[in-house]
Amino acid sequence: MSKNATVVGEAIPNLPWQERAEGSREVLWRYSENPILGWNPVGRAARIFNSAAWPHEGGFVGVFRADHRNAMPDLHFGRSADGVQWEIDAEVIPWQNEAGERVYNRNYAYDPRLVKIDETFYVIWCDDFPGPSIALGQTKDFKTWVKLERPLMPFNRNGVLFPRKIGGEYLLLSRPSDSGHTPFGDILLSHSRDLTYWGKHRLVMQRQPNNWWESTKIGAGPIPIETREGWLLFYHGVITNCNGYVYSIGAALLDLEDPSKVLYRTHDYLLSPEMPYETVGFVPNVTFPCAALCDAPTGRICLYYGAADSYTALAFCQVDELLEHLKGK
Ligand code: BMA
Repeated sequence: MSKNATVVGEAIPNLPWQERAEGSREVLWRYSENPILGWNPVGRAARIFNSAAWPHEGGFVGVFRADHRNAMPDLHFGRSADGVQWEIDAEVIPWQNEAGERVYNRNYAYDPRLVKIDETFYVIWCDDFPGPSIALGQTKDFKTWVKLERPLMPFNRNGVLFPRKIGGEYLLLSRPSDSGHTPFGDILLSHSRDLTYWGKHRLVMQRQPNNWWESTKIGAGPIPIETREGWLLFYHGVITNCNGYVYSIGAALLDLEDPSKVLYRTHDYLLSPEMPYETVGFVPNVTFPCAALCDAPTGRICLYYGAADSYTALAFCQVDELLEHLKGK
């Protein structure tokens, strides 16, 4: 019998973790050794951020957004024994199409999410269709990477798959956008029986004009975590101030059977740019979550987030505490 019965998922005994610092009142607290990835980490990569991780064979695998030294982003694969120290391939992920031919991302690929559904790993990211749109690919062995049909029409960003089918259907969150730095955006949900044809589009969550940290746009972050009370979704919220956009992190709980229903969402952000690695960088004042891993027996959550479009950082929380916080208790 596990100590914590809230999360439906596997044990990740070596999940990165650090207790909340004494005196801190944060529900989501930063890793004291942040950032875990800094400038010029490998090959042509100038900055690695907004990246995704998943547990695999006692360690971790990751798909990383690397902005190269020409400022164009692409995806790299990496492995880690402890989820903190990463060995990242210097070469980009070599996608092929379903006929086995090598294909290339047109121009750019960024903000990947990574999820294992049944025995297959799926990567979902943003690439150029033309214009930002959601791309989907799969791999079973991290050697053969197959790009699948594109789920949705452009322009769209922040594609996030649920980690299992619900009612026999795959579920995908997305954030319809424009082709630029989109000054609007809400989170939508789409359904598919085969990962090719998507429909039954539903509105899930909207930006909040009167809650300024999330008043310009919001977007789904990591793959949702299944709890007995609902799907726990971290998301980013954006305010526009005199100097531009500021990206903060919030969370919501979505209905288990129908995740287009929001049960609770944070009123105040959980984390917002404060630290030097969040407020100073290629794009100052960005905290952008792309992965959240949970050790089910303890309810410990490790959040991977991009900081200032320059660094990869970690933050931690405890699932029961976060659910209580969401409920306003
Ligand atoms: C968004 C995305 C993110 C990025 C953010 C801030 O539109 O491109 O990858 O972190 O802008 O630059």
